[in-house]
Amino acid sequence: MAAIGANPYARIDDLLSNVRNFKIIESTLREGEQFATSHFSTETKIKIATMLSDFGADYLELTNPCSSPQSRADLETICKLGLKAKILTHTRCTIGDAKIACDAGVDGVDVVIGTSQFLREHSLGGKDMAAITKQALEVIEYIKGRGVEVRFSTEDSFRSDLVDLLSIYKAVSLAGVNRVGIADTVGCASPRQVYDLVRTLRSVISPATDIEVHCHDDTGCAVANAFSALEAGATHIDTSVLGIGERNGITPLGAFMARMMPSSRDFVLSKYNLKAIKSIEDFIAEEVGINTPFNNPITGFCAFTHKAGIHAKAILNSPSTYEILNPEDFGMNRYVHFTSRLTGWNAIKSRATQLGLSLTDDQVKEVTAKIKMLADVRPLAVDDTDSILRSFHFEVQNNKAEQNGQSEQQNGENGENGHVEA
Ligand code: HCA
Ligand code: CU
Repeated sequence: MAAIGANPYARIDDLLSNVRNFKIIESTLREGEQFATSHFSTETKIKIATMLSDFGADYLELTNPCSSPQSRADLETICKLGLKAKILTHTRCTIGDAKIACDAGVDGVDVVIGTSQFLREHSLGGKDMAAITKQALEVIEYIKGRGVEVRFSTEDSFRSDLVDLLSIYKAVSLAGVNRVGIADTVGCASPRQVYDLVRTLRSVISPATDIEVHCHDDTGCAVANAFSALEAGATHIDTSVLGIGERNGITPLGAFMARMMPSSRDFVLSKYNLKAIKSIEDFIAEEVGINTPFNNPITGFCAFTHKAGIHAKAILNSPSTYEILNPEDFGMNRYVHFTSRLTGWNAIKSRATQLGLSLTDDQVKEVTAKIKMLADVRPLAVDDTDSILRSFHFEVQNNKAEQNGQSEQQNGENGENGHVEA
């Protein structure tokens, strides 16, 4: 039988694909700080950084130290923690920012500059591509000289001119940048567009240059876009916990892990501690004052709940019938919903067993009919169904006892009490 998560349509011969070999750049402490309600204290940042490093995030990206004195102090503190994850900071494309970043003790600097016409006109005072490229090369040379990793990213990549983009990426790749970054800053890209751009870029820059992708979720494509990027040869994916970031944020770490599990289960399990996702998400949700969305992959309250009778029956027989993800891999529990008009007798039977009530299949079918009749009238809570089950079981037991009593009486009268006398 096919293993859980096996996808018969998956291509196994794609040489470009890094779906089974990627790194996570966790940006809750940078992009996530840009979320509407984020305000992390030093202590909270330490806790987040530690949790994410223990989870297995390869890199943590922190806010530009030039943003505020506290941002700079916090970056220095986190660099000194000695975490397993490498520490990056995000900077504008200037020597001034790069110097302060390197002085903080980071493992790498993520440099970004706008390349779309919108940003060049409205944010960079009308700079042309030649000036931007010159500036990028100077900053990269400086950072490389400081002996740390350097990434160069073009803000609003998908609304930048393709020739401009490829030219600047090629120039920085030749200059020895460790990674180039594609940023879908406004969340406008589709998975197909991401695939095409990454694939083209892969063929233009040196094979030694890694490709990072940063996907905003304005149109709900952030996870799909990240996946597409990996299929086309990207090596690093930016995430944040629950996706928090500017507007509605970027690729959420947990949802991204859910996407990667069916495609690269062994790789994911060998690198990341999936059982930590729930507590990390709960911590961030509490910190920024939001709820985990009901439909969140893995941790949404009904992510592993099965309701319709047909689903429940199959799930009870073999969970992979309706589950591509195994809740146990994430330390979560499966729940078979048994309190609705859609329920079937298999779910009721399993609930009766959980409650320690022994009933024959015919009896379970009889009580299921009663439950369905009531559920047609009003929604049922777990307690309602449990008490119907308990009182039905009580009745069945009473009837049995009564029948036994009567037959014992009869047997007594006949001189046959069913016991073998010694
Ligand atoms: C922003 C910047 C950024 C940078 C992404 C990157 C974006 O607009 O706040 O460094 O690759 O989305 O463009 O987050
Ligand atoms: Cu962003």
